[in-house]
Amino acid sequence: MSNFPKDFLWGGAVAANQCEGAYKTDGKGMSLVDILPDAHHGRWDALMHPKEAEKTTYDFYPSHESIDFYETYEEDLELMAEMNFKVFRTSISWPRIFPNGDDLEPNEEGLKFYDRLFKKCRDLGMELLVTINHFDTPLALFDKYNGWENRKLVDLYLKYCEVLFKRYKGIVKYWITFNEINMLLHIPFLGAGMDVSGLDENDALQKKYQAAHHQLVASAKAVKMAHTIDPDCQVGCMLAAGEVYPNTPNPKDVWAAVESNREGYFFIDVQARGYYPNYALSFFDQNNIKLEMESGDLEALKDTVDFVSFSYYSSRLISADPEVSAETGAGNVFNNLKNPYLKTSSYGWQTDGLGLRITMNNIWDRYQKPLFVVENGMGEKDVLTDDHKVHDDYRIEYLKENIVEMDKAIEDGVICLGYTSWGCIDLISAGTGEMAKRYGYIYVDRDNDGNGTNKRYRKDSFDWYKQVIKNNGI
Ligand code: P53
Repeated sequence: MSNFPKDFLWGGAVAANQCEGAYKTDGKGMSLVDILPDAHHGRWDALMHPKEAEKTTYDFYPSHESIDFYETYEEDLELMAEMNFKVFRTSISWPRIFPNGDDLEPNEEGLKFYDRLFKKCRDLGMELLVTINHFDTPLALFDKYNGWENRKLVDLYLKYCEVLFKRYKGIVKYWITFNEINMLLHIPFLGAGMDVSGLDENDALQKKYQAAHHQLVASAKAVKMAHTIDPDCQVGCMLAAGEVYPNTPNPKDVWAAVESNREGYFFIDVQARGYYPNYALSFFDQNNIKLEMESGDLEALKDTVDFVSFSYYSSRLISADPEVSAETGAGNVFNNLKNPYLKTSSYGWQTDGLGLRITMNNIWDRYQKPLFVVENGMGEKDVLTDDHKVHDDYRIEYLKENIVEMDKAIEDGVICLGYTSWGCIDLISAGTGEMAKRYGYIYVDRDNDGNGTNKRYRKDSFDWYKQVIKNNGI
């Protein structure tokens, strides 16, 4: 027996910029990620100094072709249907719809692609969970406005939203306004299309929270707009989650964990409760951050989300002691310590299934809104055997551990709409730009340099996940 409700939405997740390729096809404009190289050619440096990166010519841009999902989506979706997917999470590429971000009219050819893609999903019996902005703000808006630093982006985003909500009314049931909204504090280029390099810490913080305010207002207004245009759709926020644990019972470590958890919850507190929490106002005061607001902004924030979605890869670990913190950590972005109780993948990410149960319970207790686990998974180097098999027992083990704990969270009383594991088909890694860091049930024969047949193969985890869905989590 499992505790998953009968209508639990099992499926998988991808993002346009990491799988579609076709970076100039049918009138698409350049997106932020289209100027980035892979990890072996300085991706991290490029993410932190995007203005410099834009002036640099790299040998290879992984997003330009990616896995060519733009061409192969039909057969790819058929494989997902074969695994019994009930839902498919993808994103819409903003620069396919508005190539320069501020065009007067949307690009009809770009919309037609999503018409076809969504129709195919629906024909295969899958619901759609669609992220409106997943790291691919039009590059032109970075050039012109330094992205979300500028208030202008709110109106441009809402214009884009209006096109989507009207066109996909009755077709897309679940919308997510911003992928991992808290990522803008860690990778401002991906999260908010802005460059804050060269600024002192305080100025950078000021700009990041101003951008956050713009996204929070845009998100709340999008919720209201979506409900007006299509009363049957649901709109969610999305957090890069993972409970932060204190390194020791030293209250200083515990307090550091409280503050670190709040750094992410800050966004969801606003999106799910409808106002700025006191600890944030105090933080702004202490750091001399002054948000510019328009009259009506605080009122607009009151339109809260219908569900709270999040990515969960692992828990995190923090210490208040600078000497301990200086030790190398696990994971790439959040700079956390390595937890000695957990297994570590070859990419340094750790497995903590119970951490998912803890995270789900905490988010549920905080908001009392339905949850949606929209990313979870293990990025590993897979080996394709001569007979075209991939024996990814490590991935099955990771997913099993997490799904078992998700089941327990539901038993604890958490309401959860569904689970879409990340990168259900191998795609380009956001952090490293590699093909080699694979999450899929479906193997794609393409390497870090873009070589390979681009053929698809079912991994061992494919058959396993198919059974998990068939048996509703047992
Ligand atoms: P990758 C880290 C870096 C960038 C994006 O990450 C991230 C994270 C992890 O929290 O968030 C999500 O590909 C993101 C996806 C991404 C996935 O994590 O670096 O929403 O776009 O691919 C996995 O291994």
